[in-house]
Amino acid sequence: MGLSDFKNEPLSQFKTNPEHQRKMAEAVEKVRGELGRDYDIVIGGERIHTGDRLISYNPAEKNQVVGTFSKATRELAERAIRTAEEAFKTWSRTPIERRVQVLVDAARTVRENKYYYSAWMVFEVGKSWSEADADTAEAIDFCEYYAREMLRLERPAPLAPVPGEKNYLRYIPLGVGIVIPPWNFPMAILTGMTTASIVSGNTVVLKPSSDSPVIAYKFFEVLEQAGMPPGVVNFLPGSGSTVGDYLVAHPRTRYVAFTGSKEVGLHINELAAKPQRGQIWVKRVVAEMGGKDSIVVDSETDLDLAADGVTSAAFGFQGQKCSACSRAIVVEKVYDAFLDKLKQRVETIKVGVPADPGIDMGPVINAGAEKSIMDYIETGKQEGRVLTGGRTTSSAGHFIAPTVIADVAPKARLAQEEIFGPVLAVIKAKDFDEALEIANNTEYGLTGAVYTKNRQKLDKAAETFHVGNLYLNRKCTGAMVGGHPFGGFNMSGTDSKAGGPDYLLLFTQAKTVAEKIGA
Ligand code: TAP
Repeated sequence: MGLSDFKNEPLSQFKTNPEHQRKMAEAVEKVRGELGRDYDIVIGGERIHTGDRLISYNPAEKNQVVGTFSKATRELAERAIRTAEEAFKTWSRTPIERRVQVLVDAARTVRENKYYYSAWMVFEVGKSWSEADADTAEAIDFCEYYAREMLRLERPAPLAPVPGEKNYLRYIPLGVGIVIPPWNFPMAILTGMTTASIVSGNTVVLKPSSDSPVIAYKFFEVLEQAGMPPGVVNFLPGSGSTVGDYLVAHPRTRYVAFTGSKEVGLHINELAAKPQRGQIWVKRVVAEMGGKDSIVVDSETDLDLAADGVTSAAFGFQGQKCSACSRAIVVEKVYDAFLDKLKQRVETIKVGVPADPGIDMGPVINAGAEKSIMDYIETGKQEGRVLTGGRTTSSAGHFIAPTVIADVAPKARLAQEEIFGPVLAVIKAKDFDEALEIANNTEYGLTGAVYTKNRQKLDKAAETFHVGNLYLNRKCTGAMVGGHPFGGFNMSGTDSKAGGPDYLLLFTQAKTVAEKIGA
């Protein structure tokens, strides 16, 4: 099976291309007309309705129901695992070309309807048009990239010859995987973990985030349309703490692919490590977790470029990205000048309802997030100086003004804990070396960036800034599938790299076969 070389899906240009803008506006209206529908659990292709409801609300209009869902019970979780286990018997032996075709067809469906999927994210998680568009493009990229990766893995490098033997190695699937995505890249991350699982020959129980079940269901439908057999992915919305724990602890669960917070990731890792009665393997956990990402601004740099990068990385999607810049570490010599430029930019950010194309920032995801972020802002008022923002902007949804807290100490809570909202701490460093030391002073290690024109400083940063994704003279968000394999160190996860050449190895195991010639 031949596929062309991988290329990233181009992003839409809503500000400059009227055609893109028109298509997105139409999709927003179409989705508005589909809000409030009811969705089922799907196990083995069968739609199952339960009495208990999970309701997904629009964070920009608190009372607007985006969709309602049947909530899974433990009995249904059990059934989903057994169904996935049954489907594994045939799917694991299905020719790789056929599995790859499902991903390629899924990518085509999403590409042909990309504005539709993006519009769902506008309503369900409050993404601006361009943030939603990038999420959809990344989902397409994951399908196309992992399809090609599986074809590559099918032809591993030859082994060293052993005289008198014919020997080879191949990558075989693991078994039933539990896929647990977050809400913040509700399309891309869910698509990435799910498609990596199934193209490798595994079967899946997909437990979507309770904040973004509709977009999860929409992608599940895409897989069905692409010819995925029943039971290969089972769609199981429900609460993380009840149904999630049950799935993770189950003895027939072979692996867990999780993306979310450090707290939940560590909990899953611990639960999965404990063997259950009847369990015959060590479960694998792929956990991508939180971040406390820094941008270092040196004195020898273009401050306008740095201020643009920090603003965009701190406040894109309301700072709710694991890669978001939540600390700007600025060298003393340019500290005040940088703050002036930063303030100017942040104060032009338009906060509003994301269905409106003119806004830059929408709401934060839910009431719990709003409270937690506002609590951090209160802490920030004690730990630093509010340069701008520091308040909610409307009670119709969960809107918080982009907030910059200056003069924060390197070990303050605001400088150490993941806030996951539109709050940036600015820290002063006496020189570049101290700035790098501060950059490495958290328990996380996900993304980071450095702005300097000095070659030696760039080289030093490349060597010593301990993050999974380091960017030099550009912002620390916006990783591209294939070009920037993504994932972090330390408490940011299990050091995996989504969208990179090592990723599918996490979903497979290598088997060696050696046969005596002429026996
Ligand atoms: P979490 O609250 O951790 O939730 C993530 C997922 O885990 C949800 O589907 C959630 O389900 C589920 N869950 C909760 N408790 C569970 C349990 N006991 N057992 C099994 N599953 C459980 O994170 P979030 O708020 O969705 O996402 C934000 C976090 O994700 C941030 O920390 C961010 O940094 C991180 N993140 C990291 C990355 C990478 S690549 N490192 C990328 C994106 C996001 P419910 O919704 O039903 O609770």
